[in-house]
Amino acid sequence: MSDNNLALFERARQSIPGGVNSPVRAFRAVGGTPRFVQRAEGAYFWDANGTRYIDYIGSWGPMILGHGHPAVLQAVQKAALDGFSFGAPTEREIELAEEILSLYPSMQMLRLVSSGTEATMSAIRLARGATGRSKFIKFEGCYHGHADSLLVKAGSGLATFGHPTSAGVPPEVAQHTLVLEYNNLEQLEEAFALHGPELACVIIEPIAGNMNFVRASLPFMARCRELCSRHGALLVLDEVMTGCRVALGGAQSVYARALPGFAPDITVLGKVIGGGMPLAAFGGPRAIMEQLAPLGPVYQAGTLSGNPIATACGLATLREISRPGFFEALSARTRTLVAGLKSAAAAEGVAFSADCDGGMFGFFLLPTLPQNYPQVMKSDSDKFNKLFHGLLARGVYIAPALYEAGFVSAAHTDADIEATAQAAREVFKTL
Ligand code: KE4
Repeated sequence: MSDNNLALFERARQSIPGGVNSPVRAFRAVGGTPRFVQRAEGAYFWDANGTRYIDYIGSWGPMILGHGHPAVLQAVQKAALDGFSFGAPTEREIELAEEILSLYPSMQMLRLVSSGTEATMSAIRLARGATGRSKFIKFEGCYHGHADSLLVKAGSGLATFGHPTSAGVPPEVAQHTLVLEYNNLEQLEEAFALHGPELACVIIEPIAGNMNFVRASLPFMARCRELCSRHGALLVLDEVMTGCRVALGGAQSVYARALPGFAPDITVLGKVIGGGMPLAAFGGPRAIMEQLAPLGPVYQAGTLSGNPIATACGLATLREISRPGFFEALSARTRTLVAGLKSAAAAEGVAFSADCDGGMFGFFLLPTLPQNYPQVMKSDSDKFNKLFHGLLARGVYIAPALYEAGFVSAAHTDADIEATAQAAREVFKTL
């Protein structure tokens, strides 16, 4: 039988670099042919061969309700009839801003943009403008989008700032970024001791979904907060992935339960708040946010910012996930999935560890949960690739990279979860 995915991939590579519009989609980490999605519905998508998959990517987080939720579809269709884009303010941007602010008490104001990259890039510029400082800290293994200053790897030591991870990023830009090890308190203390007065911010994924699923320890997160406050740097939580995904109020609401009073200075959101349309946001206290144009000196803009169809999609999504019991049910289903994967691995003696919160999960072919990037990268990538393709062949679509997280939607049924565990049991036998 001809493989339509392969034919499309070969055709795509003639007109689009690598045949994809975002590198991770190309399956280069796992090998094989990317599945070209023809359509999606609920917890499933169908590829160009008409093969159905249980979808645990959900557009890398946004599709928390599943694909094609009726209320969201209706809101988008209605909005489309009223106009696609105006370049002028609309009431629905206010409604969405107010809805998000009601969920994130650390934010008094926010600005809507069109991607997570745009949101984190703008948050860094805002932190620099608000503090008058240029340097900032990020952590190895955290991904915050592809803005130049964020495509940086650690320098030779804490005394030296970063080096570009991508061609095209000038060293002069990378030199302002200090890259530390996630969850490394000693490095954090030393970096602030050396550079505290120069630091505009610390940006961190509170649960690092770009290392699959690694939590910032409570002492580490608390110390990030304390040191930022002490040195006049801003704490930026990148919740593009975790926001409205691990909990309605994001990871910061989880940390605030264990660390009373914990709050970031700037929060970055994306994915779920757009419901699958191009929409992201960054926000914080009024005093910081009013530094932004047109009020303040920090410039930031966007033709499609607050796009009327994207705001309709996001607002409808938020209203659905805000319903009583939504996250309790979603969290329970995710826990059932993780328990099923753990028991499948244990039954076959496969080294396996996993964690989850809300509708986000991660697992490692490691005996214990890693705490930082070097530990994550000790995973056996060959084994992971076999697991990935074994599941794919059984109609289960997980992330095509061992450092990516997984996502459960409200549309995933108990039968889907059981089918996934059964597929895992079969594949673990082959590892
Ligand atoms: P976008 O520019 O891709 O909308 O968002 C960038 C971003 C920022 N912050 C976090 C924590 C993120 O996870 C992301 C993007 N996530 C990746 C998945 N790991 C998107 C998938 C892709 O790059 O194609």
